[in-house]
Amino acid sequence: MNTVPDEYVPLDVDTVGEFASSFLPGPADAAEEIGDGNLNLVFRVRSGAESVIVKQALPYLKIAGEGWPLTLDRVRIEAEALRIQADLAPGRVPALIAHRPARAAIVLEDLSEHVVWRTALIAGHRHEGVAEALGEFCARTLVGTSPVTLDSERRATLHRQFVNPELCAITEDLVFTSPYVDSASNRYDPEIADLAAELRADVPLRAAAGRLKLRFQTRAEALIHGDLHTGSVMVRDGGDPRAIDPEFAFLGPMGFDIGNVLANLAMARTAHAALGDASLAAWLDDAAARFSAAFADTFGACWPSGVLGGDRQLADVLADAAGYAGVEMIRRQVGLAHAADIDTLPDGMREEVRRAVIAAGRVLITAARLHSHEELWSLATGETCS
Ligand code: SR1
Ligand code: MG
Repeated sequence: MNTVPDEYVPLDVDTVGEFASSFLPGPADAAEEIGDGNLNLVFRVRSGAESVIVKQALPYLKIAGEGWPLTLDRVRIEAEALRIQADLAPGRVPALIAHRPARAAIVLEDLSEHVVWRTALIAGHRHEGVAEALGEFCARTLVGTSPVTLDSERRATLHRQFVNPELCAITEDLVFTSPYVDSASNRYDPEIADLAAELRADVPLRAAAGRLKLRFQTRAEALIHGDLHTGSVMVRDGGDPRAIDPEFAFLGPMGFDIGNVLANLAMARTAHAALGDASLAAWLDDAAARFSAAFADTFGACWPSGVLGGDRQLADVLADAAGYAGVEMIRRQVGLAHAADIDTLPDGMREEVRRAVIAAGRVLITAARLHSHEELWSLATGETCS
């Protein structure tokens, strides 16, 4: 249910300064809207040399308009997820300065030196240290919110805290369902209409996507970020990655976050290989391997020593990640929300890349259980790992 508090008014560049001034050293002297995301309003507000970010939810989905109502509770979910992630992985998320439920707004540290990782990758910039730090972040937050770490009381609290049905429904629909049916939300280039129709007619593929959806809905393994693509990571020189925008967080399968990161790195890799940048493609191969290795190492280090089954759980996460990577790669070609890495490719190159990414996604979704990062990455990129 979408309850809108009496005090709630959407902010704009004229009103956000007053709202933000108590979090700044003095009166706000400049405000700009900087959000280009699908869901929320995002502003940078300055007072002299200091600045903060204000993120406010609208009672509807920003890209769709008022015809698609959406709960304001997503701001609470984001605030509470940021607190937990900051505790488990210090320095890996933006600092939460304040949460104002009545305004459906949060105030965040301004990562003004940072850029969105996807944007940096598209520009061909290599940020060292990011992939491994992100792998560590995933392991710390996933193991740290899983039943092997939390007692049943704390787990029950977490379950109640992260009931997130409307945002889960978006993922269930846009990631697992719509790309495989004739949905009004799908968007694809006319050149691949034949392939989009093929996806809809591929019964084994649809069944496998359905099984992944059921696992997403039922496997409450840990507090997952829920939307961890390269557009949800900010980076700067020296690395220092920060995972942002955890409004899709809920108790779900660990492999979903891992699959999303790898899928988005694989799409970046395929795009750069098509553009002829073999060196950057090789760097992305290495970055993906470093991400997975850091995840596995940290996962092992965080898993409580007295609890058996850590190796088996890690293997299950990798196997799940393959399928989740596959659905992410397909939905970014034929679904509502695309990946700029591929959308920005020149005409004449884009179609071939989309076909390659969709082919890889299909293989990942229907593959027999995978056992290594190398296997997953070869299928995701269509390349044999050296
Ligand atoms: C309707 S929202 C579309 C997408 O944007 C978010 O970042 C999620 O990836 C969601 O699927
Ligand atoms: Mg997002």
